[in-house]
Amino acid sequence: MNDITKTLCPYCGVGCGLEVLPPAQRGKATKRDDLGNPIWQVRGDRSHPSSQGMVCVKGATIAESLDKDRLLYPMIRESLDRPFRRASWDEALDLIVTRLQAVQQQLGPQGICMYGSGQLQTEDYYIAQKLLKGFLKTNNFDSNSRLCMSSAVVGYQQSLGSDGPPCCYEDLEQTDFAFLIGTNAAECHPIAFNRLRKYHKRNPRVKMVVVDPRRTATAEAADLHLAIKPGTDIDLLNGIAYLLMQWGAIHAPFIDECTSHFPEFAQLISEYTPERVAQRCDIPLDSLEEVARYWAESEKTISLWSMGMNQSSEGTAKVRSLINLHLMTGTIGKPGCGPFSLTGQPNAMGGRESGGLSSLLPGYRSVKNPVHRAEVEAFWGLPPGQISPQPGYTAGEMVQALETGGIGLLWVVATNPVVSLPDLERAKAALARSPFTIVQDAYYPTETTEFAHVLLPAAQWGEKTGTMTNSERVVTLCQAFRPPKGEAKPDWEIFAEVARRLGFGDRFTYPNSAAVYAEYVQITQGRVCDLSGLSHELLADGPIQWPYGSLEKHFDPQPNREPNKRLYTHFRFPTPDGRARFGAYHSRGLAEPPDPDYPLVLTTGRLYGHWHTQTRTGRIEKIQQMYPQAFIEIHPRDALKLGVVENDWVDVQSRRGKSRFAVKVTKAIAPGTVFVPMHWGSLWAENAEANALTHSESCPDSSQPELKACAVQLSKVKSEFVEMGTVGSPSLIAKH
Ligand SMILES: Nc1nc2c(c(=O)[nH]1)N[C@H]1C(S)=C(S)[C@@H](COP(=O)(O)OP(=O)(O)OC[C@H]3O[C@@H](n4cnc5c(=O)[nH]c(N)nc54)[C@H](O)[C@@H]3O)O[C@H]1N2
Ligand SMILES: Nc1nc2c(c(=O)[nH]1)N[C@H]1C(S)=C(S)[C@@H](COP(=O)(O)OP(=O)(O)OC[C@H]3O[C@@H](n4cnc5c(=O)[nH]c(N)nc54)[C@H](O)[C@@H]3O)O[C@H]1N2
Ligand code: SF4
Ligand SMILES: [Mo]
Repeated sequence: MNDITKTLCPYCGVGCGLEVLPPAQRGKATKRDDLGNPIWQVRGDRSHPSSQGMVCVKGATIAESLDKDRLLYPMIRESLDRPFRRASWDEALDLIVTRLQAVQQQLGPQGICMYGSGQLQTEDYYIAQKLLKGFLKTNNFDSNSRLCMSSAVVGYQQSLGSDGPPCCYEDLEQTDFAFLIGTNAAECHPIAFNRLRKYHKRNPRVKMVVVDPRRTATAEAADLHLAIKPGTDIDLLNGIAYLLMQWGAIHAPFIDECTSHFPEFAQLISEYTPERVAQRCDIPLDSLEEVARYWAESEKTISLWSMGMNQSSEGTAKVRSLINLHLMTGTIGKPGCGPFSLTGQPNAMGGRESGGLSSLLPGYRSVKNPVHRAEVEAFWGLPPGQISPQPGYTAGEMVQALETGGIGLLWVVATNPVVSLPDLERAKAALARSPFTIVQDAYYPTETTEFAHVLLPAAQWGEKTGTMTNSERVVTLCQAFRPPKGEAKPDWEIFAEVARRLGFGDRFTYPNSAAVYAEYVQITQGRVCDLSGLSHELLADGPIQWPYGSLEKHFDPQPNREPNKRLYTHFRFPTPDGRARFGAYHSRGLAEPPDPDYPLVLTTGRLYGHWHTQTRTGRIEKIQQMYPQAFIEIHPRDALKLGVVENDWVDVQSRRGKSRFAVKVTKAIAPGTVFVPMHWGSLWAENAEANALTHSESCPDSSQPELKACAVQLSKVKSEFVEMGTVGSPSLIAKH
């Protein structure tokens, strides 16, 4: 029976394999959503090496969201105060082409800007890079990975010489010690975490430590939870390094032969005495010594991290400080070892590989590097010098450029910035000033469609065939199993059609996405992320991990074979001298520390069931029921001070904005810190936006904003206001 389609879960970067079956199965009643649409059946793919048949609630329910509130055809309006009218593809694309040409004339190439997403497939990403960076001569392509993985990217680049997570999931089942910092993997990377949790349970000698200001589900599973004060990660990491030095628990031959800049680092950490560190991080001295002992005594150490590290005004320094510990102990490039960033989105990895940030070019290349530019120009058949040497706007610079009139055309693809950008009131005001905004999404409405002049309907998961790369560098072919809804088209086809209408026809004519991929993989040849041996045809037989070059001989027909499981197994790094680099950083702490006016630190993050801005999970009944409303976590001590109890409402005020949440009193959060989920935009609750409160201060190296911490004050909402119905209500479905 061949009505099973193999594909990948389109949510998180764990990248679980899925099998999809048609809604109607012989002998069984067809399941339907509440609008009567038949629901495709989804189950885990046991043959997928990353997930081995497992799925979490999001993957299991994905098909229930496919037919609700879809954007079905292009829509246009002259200004934001007018209603949209339906348009043909021809009319919408001609309008875009006319505007692109006008903006090029008036503002030059830098007046054009695209803001994309780690949820695009690699083929989409590649065509967008080719169009913007190659043919439209602007590097203004940034993606929501700026808010997500950019600190990891830059940390890897600076410390190891290239982006690219060096580990694989099997390492989670071969390690002696798992050090999890700034990651709530139990909720956000559940299937990868399950593999670790099971192995940890079976092997009592294996240790697991979680560093997080909250006692998350992840922390519950650990041997030791360090509830550090937000923003003190570098103190902790340097404090561990101090003890390792003191105890002589370092791998001297590795440091001598495979690294550089150790003396500067050794000098810097000499200030991080245990007493000082324990006090700065607000953790017991014993706990600091315990975690340092695990680092000292474990032969195989793996560290996992995500947004608690990256989303920080010192995100790159945090990442590099963590990598330092692996370099000190020689725990990299070996089974069960290494610094392992858990990627957020399903294809943020593919985005990085194909050049999807404003400083990158395809194949882990940099726009600043003249050799890289020349290679890509030659590959795309462009005249030498056509690719700009200037990095384009980052997400934050895009907001600034909108404010100053520097952008004449903004194209938003597969992201919902009117929920996800920091300092939302400022971001909204900037978007409202955009002379011409295209929003290309699968759903309508989203919070961002309110700011669009043109809406383009995108084919989404299951409606287009393309590839995605997960956190462990495994590439999976995501096969279409149903036609696009309405008039929707795959993102890459839309970009290619615009390119053809601009007159770049011969360079943007592809019969299908397999042909796009066949071109793309060639440009990765010889790079760290060498995918040049891959094709849709090969991937149709099963997922394959990179590096997988066309020049190497792939004797073993089995995917996921040993040689490409880990990077740097020969302990040579892609730096000019082949050595990994220590990076010495002092802790600078939070960009906006609490003070008497704003005495609490607000941190923001995710819940197990919801995906980001709810465009899909908000439309799934089971998930809605798991989280009836947005809430704020407060420690009992702070609740007492504020005079609030469970289910009271509080106004949360920062220097930039105000939101309102139901109170959840819990010891899972440290006193002085409060937590709100990021999932409720203005369509899903009246006034529960996390990002109304956050600020846009960013890491100087990665430009990743500090979404994890800002200073706030709380005040109890008097009950008469609540009764008047001014509180948030989770009711988009009711509205539409
Ligand atoms: N269910 C679900 N899963 C998802 C997603 C989703 O929307 N929903 N999104 C995906 C994406 S794109 C991403 S990026 C990942 C994110 O995955 P995670 O990074 O695991 O998720 P977050 O909840 O954003 O943040 C993780 C933790 O950082 C902690 N933290 C805050 N400040 C600090 C600090 O200063 N130091 C340390 N050490 N920790 C701190 C928070 O308390 C929080 O528990 O999840 C992916 N998976
Ligand atoms: N306060 C706070 N803010 C945060 C974070 C945080 O931790 N705290 N995390 C940040 C991080 S790590 C991330 S990754 C971002 C995520 O933030 P966003 O990217 O804004 O969130 P999503 O809801 O995933 O938006 C994806 C959009 O793409 C659409 N879509 C889905 N499939 C397709 C497709 O195939 N094509 C097209 N064209 N559209 C499609 C969906 O309908 C949806 O509107 O949020 C960031 N913002
Ligand atoms: S763990 Fe991530 S990839 Fe796997 S099913 Fe859940 S959301 Fe999808
Ligand atoms: Mo993310």
